[in-house]
Amino acid sequence: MRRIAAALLAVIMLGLLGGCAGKPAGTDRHAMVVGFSQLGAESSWRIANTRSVEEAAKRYGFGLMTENANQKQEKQIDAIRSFIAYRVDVIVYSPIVETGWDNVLSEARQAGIPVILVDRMIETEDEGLYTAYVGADFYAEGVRAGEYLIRKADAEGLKRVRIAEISGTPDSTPMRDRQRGFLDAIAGDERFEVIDSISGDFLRSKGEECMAALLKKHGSEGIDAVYSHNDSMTLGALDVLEREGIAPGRDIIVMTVDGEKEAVDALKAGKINCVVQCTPDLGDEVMKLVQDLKAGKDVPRVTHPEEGAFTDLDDLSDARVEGF
Ligand code: GYE
Repeated sequence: MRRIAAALLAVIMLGLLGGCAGKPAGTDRHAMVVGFSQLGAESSWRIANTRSVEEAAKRYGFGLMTENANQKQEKQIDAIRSFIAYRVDVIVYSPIVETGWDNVLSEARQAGIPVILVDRMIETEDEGLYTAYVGADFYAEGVRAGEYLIRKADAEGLKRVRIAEISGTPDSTPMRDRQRGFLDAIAGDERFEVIDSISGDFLRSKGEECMAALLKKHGSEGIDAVYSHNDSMTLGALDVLEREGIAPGRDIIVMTVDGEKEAVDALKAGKINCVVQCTPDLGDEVMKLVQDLKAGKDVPRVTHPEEGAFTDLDDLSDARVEGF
């Protein structure tokens, strides 16, 4: 809130001094003002995503008011309300969880401010509460992890694979859909059994705690594979495995999602077996939509970036195998 207050003050001052009220410094008087509510800074992915949105806004010449909610839905709701009060042209936000947005989004609609969801989705009966969604197909990401595991089991002739899942923030889209996609992909194949699933909230420190708890409960002999919903948690889990003298990638199959550099390096070093890609570079696509909305054009309801997976069954010497 303090940053919003400061931004507002700056805008008022600018108006008083220059006679062009209503736009943040550095943008021309006709430029769009976008209010961006980021959900937190829980992972390298998130930090790269914030940068992507900020840099794209600059490239497009839009004023951007960024608020970071530090993982709290109430703070995101407050930020959206302040964007409405400020009468920004477009609200862009990454909903931390799927439910609980109807009231504040109705307020945005009443104020005539379009809302673009970036990265994560919401669950609502009223589809008119947002204009567009730009983000990954998380279900497809989960399927990719499951399909990899099937290939791996085939390649190594594995008869039984006991899987421990370290999941992301409960009620968030990537958590829900990465789980669903993965389960659907391995469903009906009797080699696979998910023996446990615990939430690490997409945080490295919690990934570490989860891995320690899983080892305590099942022992290293009781876990054949770990499926972790993001790289930050995976990297925390790797620390624990190595500390315990277990070789990740060899003693236990490790599958992760995102594709940050540290994870891709761990894949190349044989400590991770599969990195499902999820790009944080969504800023340009979002700002393109903002521009099209400004021009009165129709915008696509859903935009998914193209993504794939890097695995130990593929050629990792390819120069395109790199992280962010
Ligand atoms: O995978 C994770 C981040 O919503 C896609 O959130 C995003 C996820 C990403 O914290 O690292």
